[in-house]
Amino acid sequence: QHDPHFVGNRTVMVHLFEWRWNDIAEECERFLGPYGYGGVQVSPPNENIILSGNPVNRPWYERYQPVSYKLETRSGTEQEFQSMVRRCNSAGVRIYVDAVINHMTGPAGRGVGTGGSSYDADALSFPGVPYSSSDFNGRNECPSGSGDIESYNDAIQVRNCRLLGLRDLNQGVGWVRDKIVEFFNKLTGYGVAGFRVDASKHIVDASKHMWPGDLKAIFDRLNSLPTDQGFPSGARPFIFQEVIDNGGEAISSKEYIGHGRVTEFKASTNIGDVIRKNNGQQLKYVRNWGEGWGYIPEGTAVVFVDNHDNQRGHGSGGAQVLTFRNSRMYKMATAFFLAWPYGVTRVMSSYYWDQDFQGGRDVNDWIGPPHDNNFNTLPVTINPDMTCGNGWMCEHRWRQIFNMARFRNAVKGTSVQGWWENESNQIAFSRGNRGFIAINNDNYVLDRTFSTGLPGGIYCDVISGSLSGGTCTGKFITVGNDGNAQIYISNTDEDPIIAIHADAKL
Ligand code: ARE
Ligand code: CA
Repeated sequence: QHDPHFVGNRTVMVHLFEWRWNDIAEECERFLGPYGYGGVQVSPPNENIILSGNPVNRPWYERYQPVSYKLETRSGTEQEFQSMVRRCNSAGVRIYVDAVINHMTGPAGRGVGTGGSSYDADALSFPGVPYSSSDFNGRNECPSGSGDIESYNDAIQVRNCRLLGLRDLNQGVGWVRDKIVEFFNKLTGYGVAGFRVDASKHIVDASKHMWPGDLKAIFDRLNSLPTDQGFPSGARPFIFQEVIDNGGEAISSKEYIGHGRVTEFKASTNIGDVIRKNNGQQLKYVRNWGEGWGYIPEGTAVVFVDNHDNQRGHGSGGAQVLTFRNSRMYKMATAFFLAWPYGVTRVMSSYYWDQDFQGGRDVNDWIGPPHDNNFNTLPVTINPDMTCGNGWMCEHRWRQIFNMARFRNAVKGTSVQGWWENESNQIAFSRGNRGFIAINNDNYVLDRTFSTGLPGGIYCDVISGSLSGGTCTGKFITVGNDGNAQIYISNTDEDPIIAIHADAKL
């Protein structure tokens, strides 16, 4: 369950955080399909709590507090969801669901969710599923005094106590497993290709049991993907698990890589430090990026420059994390991730919010997606220059980023060759005979002849422009018949990167 089932040579997924299903369907057809993206991680599609208050009103994170598995949220209805999956698959783009199965709501009393189901969080009653108190971890399972996770050094607490007070499901109970399997199988029946499993390290109970754990027991029972939506016969759902492992805790991501991929969070914080040159970091050190940096094995990782949590100070990672707000450095980091063969790469696609730092913390970190006065999520509008309006950042539509996704497709299956570094922050390398990239993060010019490994000819630099109508809209790079090219990158360029590949050759 490590294969994302990308169509053809596609290699990159995008997280369309908080987008509406109808907008995602449109985006698959008008942009993601034609521009070579392979898949979309969508926000949790199941019914969630409605958090209204002052000032925290309809925060994004209410979607991480399930009320039932009914497909009814601010992103749209079940019918809209189903139609999105079909349209995206037809466009060659896979859909991955963010699955919140560790818990239900926080300590919220009684209420009604986005799909009209009632709940009583104090009584542990969620009739929309239904779940009742015997489906949750309690005093017998959770050893902490408060019932919440008090120490990440205690594996049993992490798995059997409440994360942030969220009502903790017991995945060892047959009924809970049945309901989760039913939820997952319904989604794959619609053509969903896989799942991001939220808070995975809070689920597997490997310490208490000798068998591989509750998660595997659930994943093993999932149906294969439907052949009528273009999946090969017998294809298993793709699984990638959110496990934050920065070392030094009781639970390691290695425990999870057997039954699916795992998010390698260290890559996110490390690339932020490298590009910002924090703590003596230099770009040349990425020469052995991946396992050489202590990461999980190449075929088991999902990597990203930022995610929906750490771009706003939640989860793991601090001020070093690069986001759309640091656009120049962000594009450098993304270009490197997409050029380097480590893991399945995920591009973040955000919405804008005003930050307000008080005492070092953004007190606006809760702000939900762009919305109207009734808190209906606004549609994604498209500007003439291909960027997005209505507050949607659409990093995946930045030329430097979508062109590097195409670079990754073009060099798929090749290895890093011809590594070059100066003494600090300039690097260059080839991907077989298919692509070449150079990055200058020093404060002086890079001007040098490189052996690119590519066949002779004229290539379009896909950072400063694109191949369009038989010509380059940006820089032209000439590769001689000996494979050599003269590369000049000023340190003051808007994007101090040059990237060429076989699919953007005149
Ligand atoms: C909200 C409020 C809380 C309140 C709670 C219940 O903010 O104050 O107690 O509701 O009422 C998201 C938000 C949370 C939000 C939650 C539910 O980020 O703020 O809580 O939704 O609405 C740990 C987990 C990791 C988790 C991060 C955030 O291990 O799985 O914390 N990430 C996922 C999602 C989040 C989501 C949840 C899980 C919950 O990506 O978006 O929360 O579904 C060390 C440890 C990590 C730990 C990290 C931070 O690095 O190694 O394991 O991550 O610290 O604590
Ligand atoms: Ca748990």
